[in-house]
Amino acid sequence: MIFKKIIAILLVLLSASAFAQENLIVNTHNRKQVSLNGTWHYIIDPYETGFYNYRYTEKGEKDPEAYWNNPEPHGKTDRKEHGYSEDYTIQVPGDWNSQDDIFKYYEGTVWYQRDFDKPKLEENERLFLYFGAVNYEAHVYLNGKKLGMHKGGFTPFNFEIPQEMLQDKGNFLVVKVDNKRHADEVPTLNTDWWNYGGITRDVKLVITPQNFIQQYALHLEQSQDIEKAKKRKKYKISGHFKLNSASEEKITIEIPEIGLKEKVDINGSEASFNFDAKKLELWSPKNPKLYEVKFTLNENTLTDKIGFRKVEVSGKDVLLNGEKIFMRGICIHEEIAPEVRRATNTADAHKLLGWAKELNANMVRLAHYPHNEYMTRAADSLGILVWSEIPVYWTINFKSDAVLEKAKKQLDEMIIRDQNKASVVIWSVGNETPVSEARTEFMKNLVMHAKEKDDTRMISAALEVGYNRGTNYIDDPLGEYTDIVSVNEYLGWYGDLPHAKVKSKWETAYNKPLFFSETGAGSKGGFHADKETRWSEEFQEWYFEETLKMMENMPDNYMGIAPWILVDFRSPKRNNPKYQEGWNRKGLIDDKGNKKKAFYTLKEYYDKKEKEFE
Ligand code: GCB
Repeated sequence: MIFKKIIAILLVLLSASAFAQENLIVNTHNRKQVSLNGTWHYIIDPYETGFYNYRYTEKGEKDPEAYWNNPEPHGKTDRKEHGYSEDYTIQVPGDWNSQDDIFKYYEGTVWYQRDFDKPKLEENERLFLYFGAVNYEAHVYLNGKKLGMHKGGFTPFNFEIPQEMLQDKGNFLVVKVDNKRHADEVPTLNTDWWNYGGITRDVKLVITPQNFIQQYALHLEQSQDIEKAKKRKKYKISGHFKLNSASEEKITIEIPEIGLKEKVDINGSEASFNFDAKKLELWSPKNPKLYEVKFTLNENTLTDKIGFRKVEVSGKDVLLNGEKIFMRGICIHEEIAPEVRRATNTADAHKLLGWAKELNANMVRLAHYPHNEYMTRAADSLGILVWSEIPVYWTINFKSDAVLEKAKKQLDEMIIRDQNKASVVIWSVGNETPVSEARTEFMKNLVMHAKEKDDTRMISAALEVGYNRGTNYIDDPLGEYTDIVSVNEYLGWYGDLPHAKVKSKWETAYNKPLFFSETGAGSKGGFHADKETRWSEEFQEWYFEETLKMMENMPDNYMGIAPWILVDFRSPKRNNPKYQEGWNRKGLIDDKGNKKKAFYTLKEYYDKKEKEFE
């Protein structure tokens, strides 16, 4: 048994994708690059004919019928049973479901193909192929050779392109994208959201110097007493670098606006640092101050915009820069409802966060997976606190070590990509996972892993709770390990009617801040009736009124709420033919972009809460 377990772990570790996060290049936004977004060709391949031969084993690299190859037919006698054509094109980034009716409910393999010319490279420059995300499994081939594979639908990855693989013109790039759901993946088979498939985020060639800063973290030193630091106007900054390879040089860190310039020694290919900074303005929702930061290695400079803040749990409170905060949150799926597609760009991010701002929210829960980087960049600049989560959702196979490794890999990729975003204050390791010994061990493992990787944020998860009219006692054993106790609450929607809430009391077994990571009720935008009629806007409004009354009786560790959800979203689980039609209707904004009545109920509460905490 143990032997079998060890083999299973080794297999996972040895797979090409297991180490992907080690090589992940961060802040591609500010690096030399060539976009490969745009029009690609596709082949739909539900039987994976391009990948497996007729005995169902993986095709050989040179097999002319493998879809990563595309030999020209020699003449009219030649038989060729695949090909890429101008008649079959698809846009990248984007999900496939929204691009053509034939994709609407499709789950399976689609081959993506495009050509690109070799970009102009200076001497010693290197080339990497970077994907913002592909849902779920990607096999990447260039000029008939496999570059690598990656699993995980919401996190970035990259592969180096060796120069000898490149030709000057017409490099043939193919990606096999497969979004089939599987029991032993993360997420698993069952989710309450649409399984949008495709190359859903940006694709680019990233051009780097020979040796370069691959990953870094730069933040306020978590252990400093922030009140003292504020008084003295002297802050400790710390962090680390990971270079692509070992170097004897130093790295220079500059923050020109405050005249800071520090040199950091490198140890092998890593460096850690710690220094003082004066005159810093701290980042907060009220003052989302970002500083331009420059990192220079071997005369190559990489810039970023970074905010400095300290978030911490102090007893029952959450402190931001030493001050108690209340999180006026809202949950968001990465979806643009009116167009029924995944959100993919800055405009989309600003549209969603703009609505959150109109609600007077200061926080968003990006459910239930890491959203694209435009979202966290926008949150940084708009001053919106972020809860970012991995899709460890509901009934993951908690008994499997291989699944735990997959979850950890996604956690790493999420943290590495966004660890310099001041807005991100919570890493969530999962949502509503059913209590069992195996589950708590699995989830504890993720919490500890996140803490080890990043001590500058709170770690949480939406815990389990049974709701009833009496006292809801939150004692999910996972709460012992998370920094804050977060629960999803639907009393009055699932079971009972909203008025039942008023009498309902809440207590936590843990002396930690209490956060409501969801609460909500469905309504069809534009459908009006008396408040007791389900699916009416009035019912949803009533639900919010009662919920917010209940919140007033919360114990004093109540520190925030993020109702479910900003906008209606697609879900194949929602099949009421009159009111849902494949949509989860708990949005405060409907699928056409119209605000429902409950939007204003919540806004009023947030206006009040804002004043209370001023
Ligand atoms: C939940 C889940 C969320 C669902 C929501 C609902 O508790 O976390 O993913 O969409 O409830 O609408 O039931």
